[in-house]
Amino acid sequence: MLNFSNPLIMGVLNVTPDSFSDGGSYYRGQRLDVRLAVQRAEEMVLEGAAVIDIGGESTRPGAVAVSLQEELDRVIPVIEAVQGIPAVVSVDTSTPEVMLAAVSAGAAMINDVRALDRPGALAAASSCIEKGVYVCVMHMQGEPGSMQTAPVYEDVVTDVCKFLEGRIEACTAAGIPLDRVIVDPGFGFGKTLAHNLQLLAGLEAFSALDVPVLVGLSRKSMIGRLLGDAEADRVIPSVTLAMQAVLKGANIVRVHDVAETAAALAMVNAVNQAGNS
Ligand code: PT1
Repeated sequence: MLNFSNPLIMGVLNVTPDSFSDGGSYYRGQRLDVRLAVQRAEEMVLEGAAVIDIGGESTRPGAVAVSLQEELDRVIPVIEAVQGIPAVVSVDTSTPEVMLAAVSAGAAMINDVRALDRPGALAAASSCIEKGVYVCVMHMQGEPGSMQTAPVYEDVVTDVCKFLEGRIEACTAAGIPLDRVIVDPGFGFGKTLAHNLQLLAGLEAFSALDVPVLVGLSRKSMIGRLLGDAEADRVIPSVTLAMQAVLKGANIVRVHDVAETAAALAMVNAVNQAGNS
């Protein structure tokens, strides 16, 4: 279903009233406007997104948990309404009930920032394998509410790699085929600025896991830190970090700014193809 011969773009569609960057975009007052969300999904596909990642729980630093019903009410109507768009629909969730409902509604990827660690999540994901779903397992140290307090690693690249290796094993042991598993080092999830930079500098190491690598760097606070300006525009820095990740082997980049990322990626792809011929 996904062709990994070239890097792919995953477009972010946050259907939360409060996400860090695009929260509330599809709300009219307190109510989610499904049509606005679908419009943005269609626009991202035209701009070059191969995957649309639909999330109803904010996981930015300091975010608070959401109830099951609230998460279902946010993501399921949108997943139903985007059926038929020429992209893989991904659900960004850690909740087993949401995974099952989302896949029934047509989602073809489960993107879990908690790496299927919640009770029942591995079993839920594994029960979706007949439908050929992809599963992305991400590394996080701690929980969004407190993860940035004092993250520690012996060596961040080695530690995160070992964690993901263990989650790949957990997936295959639960019956999820290896060719459906994707890993993500989890930029910004329980990592200092130095940790995030070390992870990106050492990203090639993750290719040894022999499954596709997904990264999400788009508009994250590490950019504001590096610019010494929380208010600075993050689009060009985001695209730059995404291209550095691609040059170090990332197979999917999770981004807000799809058109800008696609333009940059076209340049990188053209040069890579000339080098391969
Ligand atoms: C990600 C990701 C995600 N990021 C995957 N899913 C978020 N697979 C949500 C900050 O430091 O990287 N990979 N789902 C958003 N989370 C964050 C984390 C947003 C940190 C902002 C920050 O600003």
